[in-house]
Amino acid sequence: MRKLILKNIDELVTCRGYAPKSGKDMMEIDIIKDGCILTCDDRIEFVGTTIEAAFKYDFNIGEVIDCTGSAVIPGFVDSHTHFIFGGYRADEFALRLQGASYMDIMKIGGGILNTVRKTRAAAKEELIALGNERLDSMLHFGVTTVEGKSGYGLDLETEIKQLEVMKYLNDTHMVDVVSTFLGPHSIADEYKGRADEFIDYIINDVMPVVKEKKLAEFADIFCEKGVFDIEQSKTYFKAAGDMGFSLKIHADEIVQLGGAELAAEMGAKSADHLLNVSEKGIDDMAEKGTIATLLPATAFSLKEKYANARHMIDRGCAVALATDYNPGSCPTNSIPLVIALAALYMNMRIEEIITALTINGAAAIGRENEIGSIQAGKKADILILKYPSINYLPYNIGINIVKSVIKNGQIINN
Ligand code: IZC
Ligand code: ZN
Repeated sequence: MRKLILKNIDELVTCRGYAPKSGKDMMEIDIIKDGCILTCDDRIEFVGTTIEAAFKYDFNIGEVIDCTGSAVIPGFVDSHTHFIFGGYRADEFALRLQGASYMDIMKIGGGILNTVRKTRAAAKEELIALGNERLDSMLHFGVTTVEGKSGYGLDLETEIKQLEVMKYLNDTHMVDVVSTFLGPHSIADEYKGRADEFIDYIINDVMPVVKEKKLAEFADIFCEKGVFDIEQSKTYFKAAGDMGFSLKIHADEIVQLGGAELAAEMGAKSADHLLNVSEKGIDDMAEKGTIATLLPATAFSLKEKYANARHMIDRGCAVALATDYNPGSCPTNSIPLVIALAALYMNMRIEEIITALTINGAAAIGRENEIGSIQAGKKADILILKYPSINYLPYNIGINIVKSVIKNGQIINN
C-alpha cells in the first residue's frame, strides 16, 4: 500500500459533500486550518488537522509532504470541453479579430464544419497524440477529470472514432475522461437544409451504436438559432433519455430559445453557456436542480457579455464553471483565465468559484460521489498551491499557481 501524508496545510479546502451546492451553499467550502490529509493508494483515508492526524497515525508509514505555506484544494473538474479535434481555426480567429462574428463564419461553411472536415480526415493515432498533449496541459493547470464531447464527426464513423479516442485516453492517461455524445453539434454537409432528417439519422443510426459500445454517458445538443431548435432538441432528448443517456444542452448562448427551460423540464443534468437565459429558465433550473454550467472564457473569446452568475446563484441555482476548450469559440483550456473572469466580471466570490470548479463540476458529470471534494473514501485528486490562501487564486490573474497535482494518490510536480 502506498501512503502519502500532506501535513501543516495552511488552508485545507475540503469542499465536503456528495451533492451539487446551490445558492448560498456555494460559499460552504469547509476550510480546515493547519490541515492534514492521508491517502492510501488512489483514495483519501483521513482528513483533519495535523494535530489530530499525529495522534492517530505514525507519519513514518508513508511519504510526507510538508505543506507549510500552501493552501490545498480538490482537483479541478473541467466539465465542458471539446478537446478531441483535428486541425485548428486560427484563420477564422483572425477573421473574427477583423469583425466577423462566430455565426457569420458558420454561415459560410466555416466554424464547426471546418473542424468536422479536419477531424474526419485525421487518423485515430493523430487524435490520440493531440489528446495526450492536451490532457498533459490540463493536468498542469490542476484538472484531474475532464469531460470531452464528440460532435466533430457528424457521421457514424467519425463520431465513434472521436469517442474511442477519448475512451483510450481515459484508460491510458492519468486524467480521467468522461465522454459525451454530441452528434447534433451542427447539421452535416450531407444533410444541409434537412435538419429534421439529420436528427433522425443521429437518433436511429449513430446513438444506438454509441450506447451499445458504451462510449458515452451523456448526450448533448447545440440548441441555437440556425443550428437545432427547441422541438428538435426535445425529440433528441426523448430518444437519448429512453436509451439511458444523461442529458446536457448548449443552451441560450447567442439567442434566447428556452434551452434552460427545456433542460429543467426534461431532467437534464446541466444546461451550459446561458448568456441569454430567461428569468423563467433560471428559476426552472434552480427548482429542478439542473446545474448551470458557465463558460466565461468563451464569452471572453467571442467578446460577448458574461452569463449572469451572480443572479443565478442568488436565485438558488447550482453553478459550475468550465473552460469549453474547443478550436473555434474558445481556443484556451486555461483554468486561471476562467477563475480571473469569474471573479472580476461575473462577481463570483472565490469560494463560489472553487465550488463551481470542484464539487459542482463533478456533479455536472455525475461524479459527485467519487471526486470534487477532499474527504475519506473519495479519489485522492488534490492540488497543492504555491500560496497559503485561496485569495491568491483570483489575485494571480491568468497565472497558474498549482505547485503540485496529486492524481490517484500520485504526486506530479509542476
Ligand atoms: O467548434 O465552434 N459552440 N460548439 C458550440 C462550439 C462552439 C465548438 C466549435
Ligand atoms: Zn461547448
